[in-house]
Amino acid sequence: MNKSAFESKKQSLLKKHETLRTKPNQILDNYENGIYDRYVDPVLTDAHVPLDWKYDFHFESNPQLLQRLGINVILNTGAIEFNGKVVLMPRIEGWDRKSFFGLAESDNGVDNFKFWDFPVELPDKYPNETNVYDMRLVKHEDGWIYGTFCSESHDDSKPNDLSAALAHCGLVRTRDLKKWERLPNLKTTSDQQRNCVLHPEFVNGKYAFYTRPLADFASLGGGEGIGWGLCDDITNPVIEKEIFIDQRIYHTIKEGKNGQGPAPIKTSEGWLHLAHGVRPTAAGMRYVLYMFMTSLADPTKKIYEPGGHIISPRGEERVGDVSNVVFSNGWVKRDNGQVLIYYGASDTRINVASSTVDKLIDYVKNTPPDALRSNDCVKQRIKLIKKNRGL
Ligand code: M1P
Repeated sequence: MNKSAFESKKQSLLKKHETLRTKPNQILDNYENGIYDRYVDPVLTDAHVPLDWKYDFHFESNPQLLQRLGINVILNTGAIEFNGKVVLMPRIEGWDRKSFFGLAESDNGVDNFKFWDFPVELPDKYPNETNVYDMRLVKHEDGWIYGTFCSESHDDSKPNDLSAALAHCGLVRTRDLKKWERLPNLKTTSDQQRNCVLHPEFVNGKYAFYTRPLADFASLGGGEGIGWGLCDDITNPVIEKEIFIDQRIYHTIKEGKNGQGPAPIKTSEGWLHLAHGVRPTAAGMRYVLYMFMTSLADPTKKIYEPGGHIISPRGEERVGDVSNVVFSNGWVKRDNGQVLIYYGASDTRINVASSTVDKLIDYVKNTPPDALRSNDCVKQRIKLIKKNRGL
């Protein structure tokens, strides 16, 4: 390629990227459940990542215009409303399998996301930390924005097993999403902690965390469910006692394992929770999203628990690096009551669903709980049909 061909190829790549980035997103019209809308396009894919994060755009050092640092996938995103914009903090995975975080903002939260100039450089506190992912952003009543994420390292107690890993809860805080202070990793009684989330308010004057202790890094069935624990000092975060607030149940969508999604949303009726449930299938693990509500007076007490999933992978969402997965660690409640739910689809792209606080309260309060047995489930359905037919 000569210099002029290089320049015109570069301009064409940039133009295509901008066309993709600014493409309006539409509500999917062949999907209807009354609870939320799905959208036609993912909000972020590997192709949305700025081109100067991938290419060396200098003719002298890259005359064939090759990508130097490719992006494999972009998935599970933290989300927050900041200065009137929706800001996402996704997990971005390079061709080298390592994940890192970036920030992208949009006015409406469904399209036109624009990445901030550089990926996030977290303070490097743990030399063995090999991978970081699944950021949960929460504006705490103490005035800071906190981020909890998975800090993963090799389990050196098993030197011959290169897949043996330890997951801990990393903790950062910021006031402007630009300058990040790294706090010590959360200490609990479990060696494996993923899906830890900070509750937005103090409880009994303490910081409260949702946790997910697990016996093994990636196994099914080795933990009880979504945990909860209090911590006195966020700058030296230790949880001495965990209780379980939402446990696994046989033959449900959370039979294998489950985990808290983003921080819960406070509503007039209670804390609205989004979580993921995993069950084993012949094709591997299936991840879906479900909701429940806890009491404002006692956030450890579940008050509503609709049966089944609210979002499952559909269409092209079903296929990706880890197929049959939807995973959420970010949602945003807007001033007009809209709730934007961001979910990673099959560990490959980020989609959005849009609902409202009122609809989600109605959903959690009035969807029947899982009846747990086929016989009782069919009774639930017959009751509904009879009501509809005036019988
Ligand atoms: O691959 C599916 C998900 O697996 C993990 O989730 P969990 O801790 O519940 O098993 C995470 O690695 C997550 O990022 C990933 O989407």
